[in-house]
Amino acid sequence: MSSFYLNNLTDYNTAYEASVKNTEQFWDAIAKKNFLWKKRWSRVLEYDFSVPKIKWFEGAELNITENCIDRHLENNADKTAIIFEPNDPSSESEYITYKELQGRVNKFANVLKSKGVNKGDRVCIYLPMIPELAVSVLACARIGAIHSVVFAGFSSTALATRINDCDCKIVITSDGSYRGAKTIDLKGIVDEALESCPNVNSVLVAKRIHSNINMANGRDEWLEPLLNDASESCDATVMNAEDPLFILYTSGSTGKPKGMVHTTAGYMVYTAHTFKNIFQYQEDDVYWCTADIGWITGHSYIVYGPLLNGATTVMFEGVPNYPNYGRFWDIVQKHNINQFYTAPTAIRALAKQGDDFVNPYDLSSLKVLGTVGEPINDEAWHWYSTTIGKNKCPIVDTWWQTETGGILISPIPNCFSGKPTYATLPFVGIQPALMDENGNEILNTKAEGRLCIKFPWPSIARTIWGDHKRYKDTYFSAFANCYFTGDGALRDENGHYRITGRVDDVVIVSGHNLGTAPIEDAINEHRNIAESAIVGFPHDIKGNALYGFVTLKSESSESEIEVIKSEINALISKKIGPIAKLDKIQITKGLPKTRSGKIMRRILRKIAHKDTGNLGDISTLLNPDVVQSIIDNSLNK
Ligand code: 7RM
Repeated sequence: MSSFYLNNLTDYNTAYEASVKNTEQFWDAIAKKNFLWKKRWSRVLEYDFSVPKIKWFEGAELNITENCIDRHLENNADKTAIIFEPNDPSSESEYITYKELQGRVNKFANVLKSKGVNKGDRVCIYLPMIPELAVSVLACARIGAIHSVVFAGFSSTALATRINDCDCKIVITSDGSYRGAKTIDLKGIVDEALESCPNVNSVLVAKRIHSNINMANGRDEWLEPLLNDASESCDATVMNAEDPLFILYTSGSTGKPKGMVHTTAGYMVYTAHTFKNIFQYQEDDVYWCTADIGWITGHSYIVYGPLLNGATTVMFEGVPNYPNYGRFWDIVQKHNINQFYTAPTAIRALAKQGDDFVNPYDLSSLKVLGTVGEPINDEAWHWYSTTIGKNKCPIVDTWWQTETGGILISPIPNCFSGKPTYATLPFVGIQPALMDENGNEILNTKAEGRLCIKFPWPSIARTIWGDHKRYKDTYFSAFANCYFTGDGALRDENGHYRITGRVDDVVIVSGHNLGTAPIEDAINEHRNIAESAIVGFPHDIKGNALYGFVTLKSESSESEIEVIKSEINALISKKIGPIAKLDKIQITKGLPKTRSGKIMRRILRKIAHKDTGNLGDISTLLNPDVVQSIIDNSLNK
């Protein structure tokens, strides 16, 4: 564990400089030191962003599961690899050791083989957060099959689109799932999806809620008896460094979802190294990331990153508010969590409930707190730091994307600390740049622009499944020889980055470029505001004006609301300037969100533009009902 640990600012500065000066040599040393290879690479990096073509560790042979599991058995066979915390707090937690994990993964891999799954075949996994999800992901990797995990909150249409796009012939699912006090009929959703997936000929079903489900003859089989009969040993298939490991879909601003393809060796090296350093994971720590494995955060920082480091990683099946809003803190106390990683949306939702749900619990095990997924506003950052971290835990505001595979910009606790709302500095090997409207790099340290990355890192996605042209157009065409992130950022005088949000979140009001995130940030400090989203709408004089959608922490009377509205604009005037005042403020009972908790500003923008005829596909939203109520109460009818 000690090798290549960044322990102080000098470590970071030295490593960063080396990583930029001679990137290949830098990653070569890390890859040599920390992993199990069947064959070494002949070349560290070959790339050309104009094609685009990116290859890391070419010529190397390996299997990532030997690195996640087998190589820990010598010293840590009985160490807990995965703690499964079930939805129902009165059910037993499950502790899966590295040795047991090996047996379960191998059995699962043998079942897949018996179903005719070969190296390179795509396997769709549509499972709730139960151990079978991690096990099936690793089982695919064991035999070189490409896993395509679809978040089990997605609808049958979304599932069918993803199954067909990468032509999966097999689906792994469960009879159902628990979600707080509810159960969800997952198998029913799969059945519906498969009506439009003619190539799927096998469905393996894990038993979770013991519901009475339909099993299609010749197609559907229960997993349990198959696993019971399977052998516990399964040779790891030898993979080339650039063989695909998985596909994960991410929605674009237009068109169908993009199947981002991640490959084996580079992804392994980068997720392992970022996990170890950013979370400062120490032997015997217990780490918990609350994401779902259906998102990239779960792939990289529940499964691969932690297991590559021989860590103990928690998988939580439930939701933050069941049986009540103290559940997260109950789990932190129960398992003595040392590193806790969640999303701003969860932090805001929990902060809104007040500290009474936090105070009964002993959170003294916590050492590092992480956040990911959206810009974290000042208010939420402070609540997290004070109420959860008791002002003694560094916060790692980790900026990255499905496409980047791992964290690119983040504080590193022992090296430099965070600053509210700033993701701070690039990780070693990462070369960010800010671009101006004309496509030129802004060289001043203090600047604001579009965020690009100038040089490849090992875990960058290599293509979009079946559409390399779209990969090129989306990421490598806006700026020459750079990866364009789609995000805007500002850089302070110390070179620290603050991500301001997707660049389409910029509104030009009377000729002033206003990022909506800092305005949201300003008003979220209001004592009665839970969340807000600000978008532009056309205005005769200003060109555009600002429309704020705001949810309150508590019910308020009409007269109170009038006061709040004027306080909102007073706050904005004070923090940003009168130019950023909102023309319209609509109090809503919720904001439309993606399943991973990102506010869907695209929909609010349409509402503000009176363009609600075609809202696009809102079926994958967390809360589609809220959309109609926002439309009904819109101030722009
Ligand atoms: C990991 C993940 C990617 C987009 C990204 C940003 C936003 C993520 C942060 C953030 C500000 C952060 N992958 N984003 N992390 N914005 N600060 N720390 O979320 O593919 O689902 O989303 O999320 O806009 O481009 S993702």
